[in-house]
Amino acid sequence: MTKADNIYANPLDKVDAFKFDSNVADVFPDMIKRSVPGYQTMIETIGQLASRYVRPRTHVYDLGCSLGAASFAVARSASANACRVFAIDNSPAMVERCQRIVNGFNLPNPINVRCESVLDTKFTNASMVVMNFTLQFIDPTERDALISKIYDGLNPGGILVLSEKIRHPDEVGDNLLIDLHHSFKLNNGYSELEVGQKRAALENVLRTDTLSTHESRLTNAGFNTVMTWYQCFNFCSLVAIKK
Ligand code: GEK
Repeated sequence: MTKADNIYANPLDKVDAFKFDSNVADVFPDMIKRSVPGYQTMIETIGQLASRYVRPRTHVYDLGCSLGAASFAVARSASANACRVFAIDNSPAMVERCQRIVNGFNLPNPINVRCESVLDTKFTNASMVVMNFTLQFIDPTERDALISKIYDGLNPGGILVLSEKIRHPDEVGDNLLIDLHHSFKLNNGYSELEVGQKRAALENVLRTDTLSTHESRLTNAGFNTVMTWYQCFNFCSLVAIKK
């Protein structure tokens, strides 16, 4: 049973910058399901992609793993004993809970949970890298170098799955996407107050790029095929394939 997210339900005198602390980790499954359109579809599709692209005796990196949903999808969907999944997050609260969940299962492929910044991760022998809503929390000045490092660590034929909240380049279009997402959250039981306080908390913490910025960054890093396989409002997921 996961706890319901009511972190922003009461008025706060001052809204602090959003942090992935133990309060957030405790309600995370409920929070992400009610906040990100298509989250479950993305996790299932990461499993499908793993069954197609993960190669024997390779590594898979799940960057910003939180409680490990994408790592579990990979570990369960790749052929048995094909890979080692590295589930990486720099939030001690997330890592501690993720390790506890991993300990409770006997999986066909092992998951190694590590507390580190993805900026320090060394990528070797990778057939798949997943960044499911994590690049958006990385300092924008570090993003190009991180994507290039991931490209270099992938084996030929390897893939990066990159899911992100995005910004539309024109203001009218962007406001419409924000408004549609706002309604999605209200329909999922959040109040106007919760939506407003969460938005204030995320300002300067979650910094979005446009879809075309993501595409050019991936292409510039060397990826030969870059495609958006999912978009709903201002949430999207791309697959980038190294030849
Ligand atoms: C999922 N992928 O359920 N290094 C490592 N982790 C980081 C860093 C960093 N520099 N910055 C932020 N994080 C998950 C969901 S949540 C998305 C990912 C969201 C971690 C942070 O601690 C958090 O756990 C995760 O990235 C982002 O498929 O909450 O919108």
